[in-house]
Amino acid sequence: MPLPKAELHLHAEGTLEPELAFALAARNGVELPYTDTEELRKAYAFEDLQSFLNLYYELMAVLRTERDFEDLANAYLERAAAQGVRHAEIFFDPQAHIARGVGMGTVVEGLWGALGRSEENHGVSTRLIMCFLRDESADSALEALEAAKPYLDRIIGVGLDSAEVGHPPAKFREVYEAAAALGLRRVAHAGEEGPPEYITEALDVLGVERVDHGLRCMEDPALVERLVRERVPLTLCPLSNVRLRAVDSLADHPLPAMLGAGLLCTVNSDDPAYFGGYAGDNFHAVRDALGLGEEHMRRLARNSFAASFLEDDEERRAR
Ligand code: ES4
Ligand code: ZN
Repeated sequence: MPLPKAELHLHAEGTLEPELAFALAARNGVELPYTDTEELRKAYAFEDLQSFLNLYYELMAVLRTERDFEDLANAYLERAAAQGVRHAEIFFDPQAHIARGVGMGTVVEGLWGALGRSEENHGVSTRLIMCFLRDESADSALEALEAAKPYLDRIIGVGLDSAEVGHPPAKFREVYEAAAALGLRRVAHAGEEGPPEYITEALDVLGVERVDHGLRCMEDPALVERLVRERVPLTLCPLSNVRLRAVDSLADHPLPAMLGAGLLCTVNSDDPAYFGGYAGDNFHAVRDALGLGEEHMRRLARNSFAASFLEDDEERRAR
């Protein structure tokens, strides 16, 4: 039996496996610039975040209908459940779809087709978090939030993702204030490729309750101390960090030092179809590469529920 865990950093679009990408391309009459899944997989040698994002946005072209998003989410939930995931807080990127003529309703209703039945079908509770693309304008983020208003009963919070460097959190102050006024929870990617100052800014300017990645906090001891003191959860993604070269190798990952410092670390898969593994694979990879024992693995699993947006009674049931 895999360790029961919650997954808190997972991009729905990043669960698109090559086989499903080709199946959806055929169903929708979309031409992909790859002959087959083998050739596509060869494109998965990334140099940094941007080189990954280029492919990630390119393959989204196959996602067109509600049914596509439902199939995508069901495929993820099935794989996640098999690896012990009992609860998943799932990001999606509405602006990337709206820009291609695929509306907010298609995306949310489609994902909901799977998420709304996930507890009965997969034994996985779910939440949806809409992310703003930080390399798009602040006005575009405000428009996305406006487009989400009819669907807020299905969206628990907002996040911030895409190309980090050069797009500091403060650019999105206004849209995060508006999201808070709507009662939405707030998270943001910070300190993946960007500097520790972006983590501080996400906390102070955007009011985030959880930091996605947060890896580079380790360069600033005062920031580490603050994150420990305020019990700010970090959603780490070890296999992602290796593939996007945020760390040289898994053996060099700062997770043990971060746990040692008392940080509330969680382990997640980010974009599992692209980075070589789902949540359980990430747990196994850090255990094997970093020599983490049973005690540490149980702590990571416990942290994942503690850092989730589940209510206390829901959390006890999921654990
Ligand atoms: C992402 Cl790994 C990562 N970082 C930032 N934005 C993203 N969107 C999807 N995956
Ligand atoms: Zn991410």
